[in-house]
Amino acid sequence: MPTISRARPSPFTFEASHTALIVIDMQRDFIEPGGFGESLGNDVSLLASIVPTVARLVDHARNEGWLVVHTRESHAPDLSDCPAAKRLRGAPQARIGDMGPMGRILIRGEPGNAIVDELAPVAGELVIDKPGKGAFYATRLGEELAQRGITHLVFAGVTTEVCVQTSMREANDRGYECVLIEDATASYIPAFKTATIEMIRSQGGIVGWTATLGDLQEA
Ligand code: TIU
Repeated sequence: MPTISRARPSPFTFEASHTALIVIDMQRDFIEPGGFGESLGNDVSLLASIVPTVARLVDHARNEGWLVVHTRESHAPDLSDCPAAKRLRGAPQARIGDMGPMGRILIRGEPGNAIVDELAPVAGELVIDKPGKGAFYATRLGEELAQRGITHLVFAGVTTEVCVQTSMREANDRGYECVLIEDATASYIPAFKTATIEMIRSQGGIVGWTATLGDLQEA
């Protein structure tokens, strides 16, 4: 079985047939100007910079025969799955459901809600629409992974401290062995990315492991 010997806090061993890559929310809404991320006041260019690394990670997963899962943070057009607490939070330039340059913000099926072209899912890969920050909340992800006997999850995507960390914590509580690929995740706030990586692998891997794409490719 492959082992990421440089993973921290300790080597991470997994088996391809029981492993899934979970690519969190690599959507135009977060990565391109005019979407949800920018509406919250963020500089989205920090997120765009990881797209080539995530693409190499997705290629690696496809070549190794792992299940590939893509998530999209999204809401129904009638907003029935968007609590007021989420839609009315803060003072964004545009709220979830408002019209923006890429269509309605964070709404399923709108151009801005799509995964960026460079990382488009291919046939046989799972696409999970999620109304929350966590990928397991109000989705079929848990059942899909259980049906396939998946035990190990490799995480990438955006943003590190919001949807990636929430999903990784949900997965950890459900008994999955999880590793976060450090250079395939990004935050609008670089210090939060650094802090998240540190907290995930602290206390003997309280949430899971971390490793770089290079460390994984060595395994
Ligand atoms: N996908 C995800 O992380 N959703 C967010 O809203 N992230 C922010 O950092 N705002």
